Amino acid sequence: RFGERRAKAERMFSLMDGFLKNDPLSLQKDILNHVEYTMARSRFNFDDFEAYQALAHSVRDRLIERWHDTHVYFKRTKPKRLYFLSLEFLMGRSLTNSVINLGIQDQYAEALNQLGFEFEVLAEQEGDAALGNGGLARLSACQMDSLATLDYPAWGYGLRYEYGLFRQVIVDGFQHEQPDYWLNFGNPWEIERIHVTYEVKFHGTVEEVDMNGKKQKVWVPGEMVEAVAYDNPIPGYGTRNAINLRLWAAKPSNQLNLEAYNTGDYINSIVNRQRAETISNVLYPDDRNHQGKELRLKQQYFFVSASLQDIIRRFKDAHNNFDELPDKVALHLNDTHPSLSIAELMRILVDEEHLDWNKAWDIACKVFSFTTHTVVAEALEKIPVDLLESLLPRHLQIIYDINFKFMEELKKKIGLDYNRLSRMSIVEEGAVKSIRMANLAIVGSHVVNGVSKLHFDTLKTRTLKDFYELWPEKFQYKTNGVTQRRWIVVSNPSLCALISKWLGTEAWIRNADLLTGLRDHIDNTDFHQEWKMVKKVNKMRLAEYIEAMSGVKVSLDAMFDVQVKRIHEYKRQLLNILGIIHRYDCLKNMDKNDRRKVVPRVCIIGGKAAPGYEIAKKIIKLCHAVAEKINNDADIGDLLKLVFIPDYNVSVAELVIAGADLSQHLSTAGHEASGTGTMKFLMNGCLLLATADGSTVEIIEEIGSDNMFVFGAKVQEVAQMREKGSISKVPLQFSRVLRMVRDGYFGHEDYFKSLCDTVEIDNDFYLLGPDFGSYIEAQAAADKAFIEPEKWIKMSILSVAGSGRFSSDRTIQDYAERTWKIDPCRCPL
Ligand code: Z57
Repeated sequence: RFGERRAKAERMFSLMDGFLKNDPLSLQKDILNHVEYTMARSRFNFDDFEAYQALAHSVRDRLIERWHDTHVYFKRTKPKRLYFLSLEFLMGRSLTNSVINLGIQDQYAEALNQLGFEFEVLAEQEGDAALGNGGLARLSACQMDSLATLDYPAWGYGLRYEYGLFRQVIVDGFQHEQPDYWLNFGNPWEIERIHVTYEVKFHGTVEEVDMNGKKQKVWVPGEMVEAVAYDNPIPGYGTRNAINLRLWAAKPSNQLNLEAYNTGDYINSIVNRQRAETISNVLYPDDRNHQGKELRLKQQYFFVSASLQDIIRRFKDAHNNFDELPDKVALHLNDTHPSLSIAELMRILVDEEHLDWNKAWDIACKVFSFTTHTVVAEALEKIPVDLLESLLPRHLQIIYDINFKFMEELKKKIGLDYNRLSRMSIVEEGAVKSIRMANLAIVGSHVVNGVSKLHFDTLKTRTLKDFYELWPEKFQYKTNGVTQRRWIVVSNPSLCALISKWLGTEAWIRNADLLTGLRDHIDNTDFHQEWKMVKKVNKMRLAEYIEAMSGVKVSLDAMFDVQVKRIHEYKRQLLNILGIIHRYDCLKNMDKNDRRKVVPRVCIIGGKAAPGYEIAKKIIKLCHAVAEKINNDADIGDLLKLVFIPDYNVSVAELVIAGADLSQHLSTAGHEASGTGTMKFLMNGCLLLATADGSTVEIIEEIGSDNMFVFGAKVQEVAQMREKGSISKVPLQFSRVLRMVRDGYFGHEDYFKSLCDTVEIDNDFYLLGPDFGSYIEAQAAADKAFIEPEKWIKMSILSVAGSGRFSSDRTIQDYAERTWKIDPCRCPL
């Protein structure tokens, strides 16, 4: 029989053409084949969208080749693997990124030209994969790109939401949310794995049975759903490796429902089955706001259970002793959202694999690591015990057992300090008894990570102080990073070409530290000239987009000043808008001569507000109200424009960031864990106007405060200012512009009242008033620098030159070496 199988394999191999060919002619044939056989369109009659889809399928074929080879290679060499667990991934578009990472962009461009299409035009046909909210989710996507590029044997796991983050539609200046049914026209980037399925259980009871004289807990579930795998290949750049992002979709289970059919209510039982699919239906659109909803908990456990079953199955295929688990598997918890994994792994090891509790716990702690993205303790995730008890009764018991043992151990170390014990307990006894997911994640992991140096200091001295003092060796930080492949090579091709030209190499695309080499040309005027042209090209693209979106014509001579990110009070978009009102007010009161010296500005704001976040929604409306006033004031003309870019997402970011001169990052010091927008702008030669918060502190270290515009209270000052009050620090101009809003200068005064109240003296938690003076000064400094183009260009070059440290490659390598203990595993050519 072995001989037979071998003969069969040989015959199949001889039938294969070898690898797909990438010369333009072969690519054309492949694209046309997909038009005809995949899209079932006539090759003589197809539109841009169909052309995009056929193109995408031909790229997909090439991804699959590498992805197969990579997995065969991993399987054969058995390295320790990393599993990156995250409930959110903001992948954006895949086409351009894929062909660039595969190294066949030029060939595709030529192939399409010969067919009468333009690559860039077809790329615009693709919709974003928006399976996440903001920074945390885009970070996961950047990190997947780095894991693939650096050849790490890693898998990502996530949920395949059918509705991604809502689309933001602006009507009359108000945000409306529309469903993002992104799978409408099929998704060529995923591979449906109908045979990779697992049963996920919910509800039911826990029974105790006798197993060979030992008492054993058995969970008898009341509901089952099936998890189906959808695989998304992630190609590395400059390597053959392509790793996998496996997303789970919920389907009705075929088990357990036999009963229903026997009752005769056939139609209702079918309808009920369909309810299973709701689990992976929709992404929760709240950034940093956990509400203890049953469906959300169900999503979390559905994700955790399917992923762990898959991981344990793969481990058992290759190894037969759980002692080896920590040497072969690293499980990373991206925030607390997947931290039920700790209880689930314990359940599997103890209840199903019959390991002794202590042995299982030892294994679990070695396997898990955890990153927290949160700064303030109040924002940490909690799950009401009632909810957990009904949905996952066995897991609640396990969490209680973990906590009991932890509390016993803690008492031995710190004595009967009940205040501290209760602060550190995984179980919170309060009005609503709940589980503190961060405490569970910390207790069950061997490494706890922060996302910037400043964040780490806050964790150690405030948020997680008790835990840090107990286990200082567990705590680390790895400053976030972003991938230069997406944020320069894909989104800013002109800058990419310019950098490669002046560095004389493309090696920086895999090694961003080489960007420092740009400093060698800092005084070269030819270089400056080309640098200026690149920014101009990108500003033209952005200006066209702005006009198409909002009808506002903007001048390319103006400074493009951008703030794009989720709308949050702590990010202080309101400070920006009040600053714009101040600028407008100054212009109105200026005589004609002075106006001639003013630097014209195009202020651009974009971002989504969580649907239930009223104040954030009012900020969006205020932005529109102010824009309407300013943009229609002929007296002001091109000196000041304000545009709100609707539906900010990854692909809009690619356009906006490349075209920005100045970007704003205004969080009150001590509130942004890291911030990654800064890094994207930095890489695109856009100057930063920012507070010394999150990772900005490290950017200042790297490029120097004289190459950016830093303002505002420092983190040490913030606590004091809140305590002592800081009325004396609030400038008159602040009260003046706030009055303008209150008095209805922009209309809607009743609607804006509660928004104005949030920044009134004594109520101004985020310190807009006290920071206003310093903010206006920083803005003036930016204006001053802008009228000296030479100076501005140098600052811009030095920004890019100093951005190498903020590549996610550096972050990932650090995680691999210090946390996950994994080595590269490079698939041979
Ligand atoms: C999220 O996007 C972030 C933190 C959270 O706790 C949640 Br929930 C969502 C962000 C931080 O606010 C940023 O400062 C940080 O750069 C980003 O996560 C990535 O670490």
